[in-house]
Amino acid sequence: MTTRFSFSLTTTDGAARSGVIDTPRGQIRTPAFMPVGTAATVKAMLPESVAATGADILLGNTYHLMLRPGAERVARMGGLHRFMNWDRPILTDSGGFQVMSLAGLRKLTEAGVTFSSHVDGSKHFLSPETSMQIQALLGSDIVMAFDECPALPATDEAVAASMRLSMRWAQRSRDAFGDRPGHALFGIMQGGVTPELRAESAEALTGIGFDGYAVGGLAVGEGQEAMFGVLDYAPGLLPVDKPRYLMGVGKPDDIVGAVQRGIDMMDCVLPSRSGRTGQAWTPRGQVNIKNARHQDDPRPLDDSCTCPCCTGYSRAYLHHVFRAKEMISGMLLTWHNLHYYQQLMAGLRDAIATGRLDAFVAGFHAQRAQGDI
Ligand code: PRF
Ligand code: ZN
Repeated sequence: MTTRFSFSLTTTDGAARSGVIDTPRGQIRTPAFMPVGTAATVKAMLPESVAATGADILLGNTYHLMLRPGAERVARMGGLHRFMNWDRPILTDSGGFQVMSLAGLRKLTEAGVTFSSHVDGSKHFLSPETSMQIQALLGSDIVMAFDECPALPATDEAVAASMRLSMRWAQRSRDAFGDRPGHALFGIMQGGVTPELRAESAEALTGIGFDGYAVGGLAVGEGQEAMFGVLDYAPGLLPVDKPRYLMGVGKPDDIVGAVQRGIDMMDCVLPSRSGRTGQAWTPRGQVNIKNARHQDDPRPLDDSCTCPCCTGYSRAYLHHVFRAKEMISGMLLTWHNLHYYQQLMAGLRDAIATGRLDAFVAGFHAQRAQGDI
């Protein structure tokens, strides 16, 4: 067991990479998918069930936890790992992105952002310094720099000004984080879909120096083609020997395309959120369990899946419990979706390690083209 944070690349296949991040709380096999545990829980899942799906690391949120139950309270309870009973690594997002999408009244200045809570309307302030302090109180293993993700559509000038603010905040995040052996600080690249701005951002971040680098500001409505357009060059602007994290992505085909382009880590609410709304993901694409065509179907969601949902329950049952609004519906579909996502990551890692990524990706798309039957 290491006492330090480190990343080692094992294999590359084209631009794709497989490797391992070592942390004092255990290893993260990359490419990694991080389930989202916003409010100190991956909704509808026990932590040991999340681990059983194959997740090495979870994502938590500064914004939500500072508002409820409060970072100091989590710290008094022994930190976020102890509080939520998850002893593997946790990455926390820094809060700025969630302020912009969730908070009420907001005021952004050079110093930081003042906002009112979506929970009770109370007033709060987040800055690089307060975000670093909160993430330290939570005991996060991978801390994210405090950034601003501009809402789209935005002019080039607005995207440039926002990116430069995020780069000044990145330096302040680095200064406030200090030296915390065993904990990592990741910088976040911004710059929209403009190559010159992405390059400027990458240069600023690498000049400061981080333990890993995120590609932020994507999957905000630009579409997959534009996102892949940025991912065709953006990972290559970052140091080869540090992990690269694409924030808030995505659907299974987004994940495959991002890994092909050199991304090592991703997170998304999709598998957990869509599980609670009756959407399942399988190798043959998306299945809507609400659909009446499932009501007499004795087959599992996916007959090749080894998860508890697919080994124990029929589509007819899943359809019934969803319609009856039974809690087990969200539990079973979330488990299946997280299992499917982790199986996909394991398949990608194995394909990269054995130099068969192109064939794996071709098989992935061929299976989806068949559709759910
Ligand atoms: N910045 C931060 N968190 C994020 C994003 C970002 O740009 C995104 C963009 N997809 C998701 N989460 N801090
Ligand atoms: Zn399953």
